[in-house]
Amino acid sequence: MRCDDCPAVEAGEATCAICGAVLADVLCLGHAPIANQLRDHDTDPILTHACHVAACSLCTTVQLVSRPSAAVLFDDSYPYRSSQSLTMVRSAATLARYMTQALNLGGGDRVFEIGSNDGYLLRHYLRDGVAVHGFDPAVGAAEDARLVGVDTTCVHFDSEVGRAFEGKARVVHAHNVLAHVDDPDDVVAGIARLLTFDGVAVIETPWLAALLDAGAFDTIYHEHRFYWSVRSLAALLARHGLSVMGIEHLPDLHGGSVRLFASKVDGWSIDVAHTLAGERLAGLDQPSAWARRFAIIHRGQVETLRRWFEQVDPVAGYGAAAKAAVLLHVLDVAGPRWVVDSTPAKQGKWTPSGALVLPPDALDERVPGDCVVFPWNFADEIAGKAQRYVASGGRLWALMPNVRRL
Ligand code: JHZ
Repeated sequence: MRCDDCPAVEAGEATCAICGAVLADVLCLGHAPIANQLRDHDTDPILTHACHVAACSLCTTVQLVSRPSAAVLFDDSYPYRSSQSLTMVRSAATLARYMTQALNLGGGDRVFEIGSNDGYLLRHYLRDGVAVHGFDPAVGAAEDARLVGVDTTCVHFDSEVGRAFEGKARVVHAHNVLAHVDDPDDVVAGIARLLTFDGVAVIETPWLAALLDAGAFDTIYHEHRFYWSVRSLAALLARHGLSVMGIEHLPDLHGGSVRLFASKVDGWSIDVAHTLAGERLAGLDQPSAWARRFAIIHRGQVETLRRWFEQVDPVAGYGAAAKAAVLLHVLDVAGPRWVVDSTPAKQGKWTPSGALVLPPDALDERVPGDCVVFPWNFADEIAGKAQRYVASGGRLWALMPNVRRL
């Protein structure tokens, strides 16, 4: 595949958004659709932009060479709602309880979240009487958050916003944020400003090592500007006086995420050192080595999946996920004509691949056939919800990291 960014990468003229050094080529996914821009009518135009992955030859940060601005991607009509995935909500509830107990949070404390979406995380703190405040640029998601009692400012968070709440946060959550923003340094500077001296930042993000292991090219799209290793993430935090004091691996979230706990107080646990050693062993600090390996895995997966679509020709999809748009674009196959999704903001709209989004009940009302579960990261949860469909003869498939019948 080729895109508008290919010539600059090939000429060594594309530079790192973090440190300005030259970018090394990783993978071109062509001109991909803006994955979460669902259309009101099938005939409305599909917006596309170059989607080219590269790695910095100096700081090793993996990134897209260019993308539409965050303001375009996360606009008023942004339909993604975290609460639609029980796995996410359960993980958030457990974490909120853990943080409340570990830091002995109470009435006088405040917890902030950047990219708080519909309040799926912060609402769990309210039960323990801890005050919360969210920041999210998507108007619809912020409105949903306020409905569950989560005070939310509708804004793209940056260091200036952080200044307005300086030293107020015992905890700052930034989950699936540092992959999404245009200027991660400015956001982390804002997080450092928010934190009290003894406050803790909880950073969650998909882990580059897991993406490479799974060959999950369908998680590469414009919303994800950066693809973090623990090494590049720790370096980013350190630039703003935050050191990593703990790490958790979350294999069930988004195909494999890491959760870092960071604070202004120096501290470096053995678990963090262990993960960094593992990343080095996997060659993550040498982009040229893993980029070649990843390109080979990617080619193999594309061929296998294309054959699967030709043979099975699924009638339906489950989950109007952003990753579905990328998958079908890269495979260059039409995909099913309809998909079910529990998100009200997505229902009745048309995906970039031209599928109509219907509520999940539609699956039981139609003739059973083959249905592809696009968010393979939630395959078990969705298989649990689609039991009637399977019992009536429907076949449910997940395609990543390997094709399997659920
Ligand atoms: P899901 C999003 O990616 C977008 P997507 C974003 N860029 C990001 O970083 C991650 O997630 C965090 C539906 N569903 O989350 C809901 C059901 O209908 O894998 C969603 O539309 N029933 C912010 O969009 C979609 O599937 C269910 O039971 O690729 C899931 O999309 C479940 C579990 C989900 O990611």
